[in-house]
Amino acid sequence: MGANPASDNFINHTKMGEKMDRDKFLIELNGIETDGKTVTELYNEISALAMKYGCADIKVNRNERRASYFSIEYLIGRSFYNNLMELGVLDDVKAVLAEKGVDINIFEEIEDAALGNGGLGRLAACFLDSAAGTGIPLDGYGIRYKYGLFKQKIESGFQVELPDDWQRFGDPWSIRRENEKTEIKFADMTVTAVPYDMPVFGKRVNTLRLYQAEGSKEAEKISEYLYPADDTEEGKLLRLRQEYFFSAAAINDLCKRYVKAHGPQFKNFDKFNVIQLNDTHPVIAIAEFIRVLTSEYNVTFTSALKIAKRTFAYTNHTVMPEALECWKEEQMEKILPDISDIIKCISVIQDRELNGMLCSDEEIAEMAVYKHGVFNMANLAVYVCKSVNGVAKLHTEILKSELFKTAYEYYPKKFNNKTNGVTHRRWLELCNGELAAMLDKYIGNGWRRDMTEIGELNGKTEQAAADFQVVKQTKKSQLIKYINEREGTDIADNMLVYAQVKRLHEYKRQLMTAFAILEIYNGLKDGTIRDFYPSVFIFGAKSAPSYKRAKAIIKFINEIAAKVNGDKQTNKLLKVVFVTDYNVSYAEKIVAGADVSLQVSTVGTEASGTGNMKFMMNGAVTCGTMDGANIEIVERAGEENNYIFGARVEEIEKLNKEGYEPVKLLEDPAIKAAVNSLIDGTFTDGGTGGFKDLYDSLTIGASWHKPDNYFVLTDLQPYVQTLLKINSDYKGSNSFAVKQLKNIANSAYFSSDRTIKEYADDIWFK
Ligand code: 26V
Repeated sequence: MGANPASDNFINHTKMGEKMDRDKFLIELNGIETDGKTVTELYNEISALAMKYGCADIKVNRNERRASYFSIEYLIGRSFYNNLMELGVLDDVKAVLAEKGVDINIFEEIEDAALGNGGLGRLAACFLDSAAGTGIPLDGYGIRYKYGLFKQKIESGFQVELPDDWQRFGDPWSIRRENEKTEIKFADMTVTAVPYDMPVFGKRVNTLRLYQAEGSKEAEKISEYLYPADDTEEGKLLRLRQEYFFSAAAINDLCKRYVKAHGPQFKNFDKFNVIQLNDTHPVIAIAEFIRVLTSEYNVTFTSALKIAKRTFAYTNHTVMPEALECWKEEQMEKILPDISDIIKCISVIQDRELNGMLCSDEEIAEMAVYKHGVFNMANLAVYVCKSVNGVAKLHTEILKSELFKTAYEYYPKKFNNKTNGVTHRRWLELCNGELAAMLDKYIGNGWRRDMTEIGELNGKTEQAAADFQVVKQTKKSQLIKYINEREGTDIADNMLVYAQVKRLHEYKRQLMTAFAILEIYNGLKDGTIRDFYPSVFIFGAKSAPSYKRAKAIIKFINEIAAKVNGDKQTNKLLKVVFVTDYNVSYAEKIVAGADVSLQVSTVGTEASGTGNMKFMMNGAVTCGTMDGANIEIVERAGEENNYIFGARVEEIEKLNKEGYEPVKLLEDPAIKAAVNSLIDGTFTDGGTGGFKDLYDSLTIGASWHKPDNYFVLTDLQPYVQTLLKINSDYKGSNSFAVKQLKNIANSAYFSSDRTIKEYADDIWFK
């Protein structure tokens, strides 16, 4: 490790490119001997050098008000290129290495830090980038998992999971803070939390502090795996330990820093600190904060709760009931008895407060932080936090009208919306240098710092259409080449590219896309679909290891891919590929090369989506439902420049009310042929019963769900028609390129620079 900056956060630093350090950095870089070194060695050496210069000149300002982001996931991806870009030296490093005969792309073999599952963790990473990039003091806290999100292999069409040992390449971007360790106490063990700090470079340098659990073998398990299987009691308790572990370590850190700077009078804590809880996992931090204040600093319970109410803010990221954190009293008692007592005390105070507000018993029950031996962590967050936000307009409306309806009636001012965003630096500038250069040509390079400038492209879309087609073709060729090499496919690089890449979940309806492809395939075979522009469907997804139905969907897609790709009659027109081990680095290539972004969740289920925004920035049109942030995407880029289909909220509500009978839809022969392929022997699930289970889930219902709980069959025909409409609009035409450019031109709103500014202005620093 080359760098050893001050043992505190990396704050108050200006962009390296603006300082003299850059020259010194380049001189040292020039001196690096490359001959005979492995990629890993070079990677570590160059990264250490960037750390040394990037983290220099750190001044700590203890009087500054800071926001802390608590998140159990950070889906960072690759740091190397991004950090060099943020430091303003990526092109220099590329040139210096090229002179030495080293292609900078060799570092692509260094694996991603995948300390997250999907959108929630990636959002956390985008927010850190945007805060540093725009000069907002925001530090992240989380867990330094030994193994990140599993690596996916596909064997005979089935997902197989392998451990993701991301640290085997070294971890040059982290600094272990040996002298800032802290002890975390559970009833049955004490665990040492060791902080590892990662700088987040930008206009200023912020810190992502990830804790590693050390001590006994049992203790170390806490930071071993991201998302331990929670289908056993042991797994559930481990998850609770993880939540408490990092929340408690972070609270401890913030309290210590506060006391050091301001003394043990906590009444001003919230003047210097605001804590944003990323979903329900870290909500336990509220109880820990009260525990620390009352037991270690003699603050009364009432005062501690009051301070907590001024300090914490909560973001909800899903309305799926199964994903909302609830803990049984026995579980909490067993490992965290003090926390259990504290939440019960909060519950007594809440009860008193709500009775005083003349709430009915039902209303009190709905909002209760503790009821019938269960702690409801979302309710705890809503009760204590000063701000509660959803992540897209529709999602926030659903929070207000359904999930937290009663709380909204009593505490309307807490509720607000913060539509998600993505960092345009990684998701445009870095992943699509060709498009970035094209934009510079048409509108200047100001958009790189201030994304609102991209709006200037609106007046130039006709003019830029031909250039854009060249850029898109370049990115598509790169993508297809990469896929063919990695997946062993032979896809032509001039096909229309439709892509659905995201976690695998029934509500996201990858199954509906699979059926739609089958219908198109059948139509091409029997001649009912003619003049079809050659197209490829790209899927990328990981399924939770214990989520059987999601795994069956992966197998089904792979069965379809094998059949369609192997059919000589149609395979010049239609190809399907399921890319293995989809991750951030794969996403960077796919969003740049795709023409059509498939965002087809059942309305009301996808809180926001962020992949939709990445595609938009790279000029893919959205083919999607009026769900999550899709609504806001088309509101800005125009419905005429995107492809919206499917049942709207009111229609779904109506079907739910009047009774939905999906079996009736099977009377349509096209739907029937597609759906029956699950059970008529067209495909094999290798005797697992997975396909029959999928079929049953659509026709008779499975688990606790109604038949076709996600309305796949309702939306299937409109979906197929929309895919075909896109196909006929495309045909290599200028007007399609103009639609794509309109999406880019109107994507400023979806930069997380905008989102983070809203958090800062409305919640953190107002
Ligand atoms: C997790 C699980 C796990 C158990 C099975 C059911 C289920 C359903 C949903 C989830 C998601 C948990 C939270 C999450 O990742 N939300 C995602 O957050 C993104 C960032 O705000 C947002 O764009 C996605 O729409 C949302 O799904």
